[in-house]
Amino acid sequence: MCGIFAYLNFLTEKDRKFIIDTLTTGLGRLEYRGYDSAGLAIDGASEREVLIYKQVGKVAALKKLIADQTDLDVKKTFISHCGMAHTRWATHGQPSPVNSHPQRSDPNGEFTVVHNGIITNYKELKQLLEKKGYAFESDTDTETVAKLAKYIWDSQGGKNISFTDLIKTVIKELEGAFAFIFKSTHFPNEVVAARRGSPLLVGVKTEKKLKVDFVDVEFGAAETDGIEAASAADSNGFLAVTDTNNPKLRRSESRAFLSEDGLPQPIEYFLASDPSAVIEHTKRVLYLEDDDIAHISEGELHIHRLRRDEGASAIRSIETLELELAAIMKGSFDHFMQKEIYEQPESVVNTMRGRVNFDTNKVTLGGLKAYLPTIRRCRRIVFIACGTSYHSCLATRAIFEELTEIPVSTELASDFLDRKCPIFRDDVCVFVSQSGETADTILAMRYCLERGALCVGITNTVGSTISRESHCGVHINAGPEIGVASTKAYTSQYIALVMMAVQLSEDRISLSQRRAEIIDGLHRLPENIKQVLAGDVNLQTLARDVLYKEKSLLIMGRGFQHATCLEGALKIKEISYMHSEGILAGELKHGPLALIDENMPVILVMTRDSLYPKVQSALQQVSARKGEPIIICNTGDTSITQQYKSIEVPQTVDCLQGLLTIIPLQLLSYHLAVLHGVDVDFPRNLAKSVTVE
Ligand code: UD2
Ligand code: GLU
Ligand code: MG
Repeated sequence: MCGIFAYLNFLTEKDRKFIIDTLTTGLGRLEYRGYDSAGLAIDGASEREVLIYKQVGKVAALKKLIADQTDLDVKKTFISHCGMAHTRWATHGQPSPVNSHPQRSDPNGEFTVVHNGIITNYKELKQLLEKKGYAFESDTDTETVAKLAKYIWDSQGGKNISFTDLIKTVIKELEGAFAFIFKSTHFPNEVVAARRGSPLLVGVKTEKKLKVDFVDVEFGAAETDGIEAASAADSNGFLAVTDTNNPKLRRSESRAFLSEDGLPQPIEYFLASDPSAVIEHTKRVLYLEDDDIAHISEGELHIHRLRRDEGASAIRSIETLELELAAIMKGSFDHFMQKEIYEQPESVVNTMRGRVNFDTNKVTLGGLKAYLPTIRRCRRIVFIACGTSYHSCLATRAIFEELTEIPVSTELASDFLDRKCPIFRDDVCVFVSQSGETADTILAMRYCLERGALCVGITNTVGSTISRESHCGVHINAGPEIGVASTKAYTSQYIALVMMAVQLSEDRISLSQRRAEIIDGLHRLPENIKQVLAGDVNLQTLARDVLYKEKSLLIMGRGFQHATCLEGALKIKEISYMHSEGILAGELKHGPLALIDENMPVILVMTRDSLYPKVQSALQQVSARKGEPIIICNTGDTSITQQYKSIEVPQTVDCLQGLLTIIPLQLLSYHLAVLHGVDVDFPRNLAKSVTVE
C-alpha cells in the first residue's frame, strides 16, 4: 500500500554509497504516501550474498542505521548490481524491524522480496510451507511469498527454471493485491517485478537513445497449451512449474534494448510505485499493467504475461514524463485530501479485501471470529469515538440494530468520560479511531477495560495503542491518511462497521436476503464512487458560484443520512472555516426552521429510501420559507432535478447510501477550502492525530 523503489545498474560502475543513496533518496520521494517503517537490500561481499537493513520509523532512521554500520565498505564498487527498497504500512504484523521489508526466504536471502498490498490467501500457503519445514520469522503475509519462491526452487532442485518462470509460478498461487520486486542470489544482478492491483513502473536511463520506444510483451509462445502441458505438478499436485526447456516457450527479443553493434549497452533501471521517485533520474518510463511480469537481466527488460489474454496489448510503450518533480509529488493532485478523496474507489476495496466473499455472500472478519458468540450474547453495544470516527458510528448504528437486534448507543468519547457512564461486564464497547491514538478514545477504552467490558477496536493503524490494547478488532486497511480532514478513513470505517454487523447476523436465516442485498451493494460500491467522483467539476462550479460567498451552510437529512449531514458539516468547518451545521430533518420544526429564509444556504440530502416522504415534507417546510435548498438526490430523480439545484448520486442499498452522499460534501468542502486559500492538508488549530485530551 505504500512505496517500492529499486535500482539496477548494468555495465555502469557505481559504488555502494551511490547505490544506498539512490535507494534511500528514492524512498524519500515516496514518503508522502505515508508509511511506518522502511528497509532495503543490497549485495554483500559477493553477488551471492545479500545485506538487508530495516528500521521502524522514517527513512532518515533507516539511513542512520546504515550509516552506523562501521564494517560496511561503502566504497566497494559494482559494475552491475540490483538493490531494492521499501516503505511499509503494516497490514499483517505490527511495525517492527523483522516485519519490515525486504522479506527473505531464508537467512542467506536466496530470495528477497518487497511487497505493497495484501495477500489474502497467505495463511493457507504459510501452513503448507510450515508443514514442509520452512520456518517463518515475521508475521507478514509477504514472507510467505519469499518462502514460496524458495520452495519452488528447492523442489526443482534449482534446475531448469528461469527467474521469470519461477516467479510466474509463485504469482499463480497468490490471491489479493500486490506490487512485488524480487531479487535472488541464484540470479545475481537480475530483478523480477510483478503487479496486480498495486501500481509499479520502470524508469529507463541510457546514454544512447533506445532503438524503439516500446517493449514487446512476450506471451511465451503457445502459453495456453504450452505451459499447462509442460507443467509438472509437485508431489502435492499443488504447484505447477513451467518448463523452460520446452522449445515452444522461446521468448521473443526485446527490440528496444538492442544496441547498434549488437553489444550490450550500459543501462540503469529505476522501479517505483510512482514517477516521483524516478523523475530525477530519467523521464523515460514504462507503466506495468496488472499481471505483467517484468524481468530485467543482462541490461534487457522483458515483459511477460501471467497468461495469454485475448485482445490484450502486445506492447508496453516507454513514455516520456513531461511533468516536473513538484507536479507529480502528489500524483495529479494538489493536496493529500484531494488525493485521498479520489483514492476511495480503491481504499474501499482494500477494506473488504479477503473479507467479503461476493459469491457466497459471506463476511469473515478474521479479527472478530473468536469473539462472535460473546458479542452476540451481549446486553448492548456501545460505540465510542470522536469527530469523523463518531460519525461513522452514527452512520451504521441503524443497520447494526436491524441486523443484530442488540441495542446500540453511540458516545462521544469526551462526554462518555465526563459522565462516567456505567459500563458492565456484559457490554461490548467498540472504539473507532483512524490513528488508533486518539487520546479521548484511548482513555474511554481503558475505562471500559477496567470494568470488564469486551473492547473492540476499529482502526487504520496496525500496532497503534487501540489496536494493541483492545481485546479484538478490525484494521480498516485504508492505507495511510495524511490530510487532517479524514475522508477515505471515514468510508472505510463505515464499511468495517457494516461488515461487522453483517457477520454478527450470519446465523439469522431470516435476514439472509437483506445480507445478500448489502453485500451486492458493497460489490457495486467502487463503481458507484467513481460515478460520484465524475461529477466533481459541477461541485467545483457550485462551490465557486453559489457557496463561496456564503457565511453559513445548513446540511439536513434524516435516518441513514443524518450522519452524512453531521460529517459533511464537520468537513466544511474544519477546512474551509465556514460555519456549517448538520441538522436532523426531523428536528427542523423544533428550532432550526427559524433560521430559514431566502438568504440561508441549505443542502438537503434526499435519497430514495423509506424516509423519502418525510424528507419531502422537510423540503416543503424549507421551500415555504423561501429557502432554496441544493438537493443531494439519486440519479434520475427528475421530480427533484427539474425543480431544484441538485447533486446526483447513484442509488444503492439504504444502509450504504451514506457512503455515496458523503463524497460530494467532501469534494465541496475541499473546493471551498481551496477557494478560501486555506492550507487544505493542515488547517489551522487542528492536528491529524489528537493525542491530548
Ligand atoms: C489478521 C492479522 C494477520 C493474520 C490474519 C490471519 C495483523 C495486522 N493482521 O488479519 O497477521 O494473522 O489475521 O487471517 O496482524 N485487532 C485488535 N484491535 C484492533 C484491530 C485489530 O485487537 O483495533 C486484532 C484483531 O482482533 C486481530 C488482529 O488484531 O486479532 C488483526 O486484525 P485484522 O483486522 O488485521 O485481521 P485480519 O484477519 O485481516
Ligand atoms: N501486507 C504487507 C505487510 O503488512 C505489505 C504492506 C505494505 O503495502 O506496505 O507487510
Ligand atoms: Mg480525526
